[in-house]
Amino acid sequence: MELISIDSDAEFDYIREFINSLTATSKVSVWTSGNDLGTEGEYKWMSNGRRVYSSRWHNGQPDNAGGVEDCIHLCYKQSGTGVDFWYSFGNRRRIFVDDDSNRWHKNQPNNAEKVQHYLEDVNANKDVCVETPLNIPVITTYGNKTYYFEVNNQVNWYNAYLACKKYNMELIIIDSDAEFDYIREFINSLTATNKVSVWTSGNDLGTEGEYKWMSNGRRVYSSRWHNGQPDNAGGIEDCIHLWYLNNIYLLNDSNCDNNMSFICQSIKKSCCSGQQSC
Ligand SMILES: [Ca+2]
Ligand SMILES: [Ca+2]
Ligand SMILES: [Ca+2]
Ligand SMILES: [Ca+2]
Repeated sequence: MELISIDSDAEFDYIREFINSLTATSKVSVWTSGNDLGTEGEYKWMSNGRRVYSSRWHNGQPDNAGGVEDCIHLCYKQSGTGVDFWYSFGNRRRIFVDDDSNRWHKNQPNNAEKVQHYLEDVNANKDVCVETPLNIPVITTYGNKTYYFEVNNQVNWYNAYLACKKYNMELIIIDSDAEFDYIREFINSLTATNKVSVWTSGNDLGTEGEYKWMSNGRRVYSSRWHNGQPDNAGGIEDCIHLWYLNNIYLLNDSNCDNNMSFICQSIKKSCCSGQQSC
């Protein structure tokens, strides 16, 4: 499944009633997949890469309070009348990070930009059954996977994850050492003159030291780490990348805010063999 994205105010209201019915005596906070981890002030649903459009924010939210709030939750507060209790969106911190709380205001898109963003989102999220994503060159395949390697643009880990989602793909999972070796040769052939670092979906953002593939929730099992890695250097390394060091690409944990190339994967679905819809 996916951490929730809420596509409309109508869906929000439905979810709110549902939560209210389940929390009659204890109003808990509820995470959504919305966040601005990739770019401060640009809220997107992590589960599909689309922008967050909603009129259901609490007054004054999102405010990036203390410069450390990046993740959107449903938050229960007393309304202005003093009798209505209701859930609405707030945003709250994930972890303590250096941040600039003023950037939210600077990054507010104008109306023309909002329309452009909306059209981009619609075009990137057409619900069609395809074996390869829209407008993405097929670079290579291994087993039932197709890979797209973004070698020219370097972005932080969160934006890499979102970019793959937006193309109906997933930031890469490497399921075996054999697949790792295939991917390594693939990267070597494309980076003959420029050995870029490459994000995977592996991370220990959830629990320090427990590495999992973000794209499927499974644990990372690999013998392809650089010596001494992962080391959580400086206490701030949570995202796994392919790192070229000592003439070889192997895995390392690094700061998720670093900008790197990335690989998206799609998995061929057997129901997609014809033109029929899935
Ligand atoms: Ca924020
Ligand atoms: Ca807030
Ligand atoms: Ca870590
Ligand atoms: Ca490291």
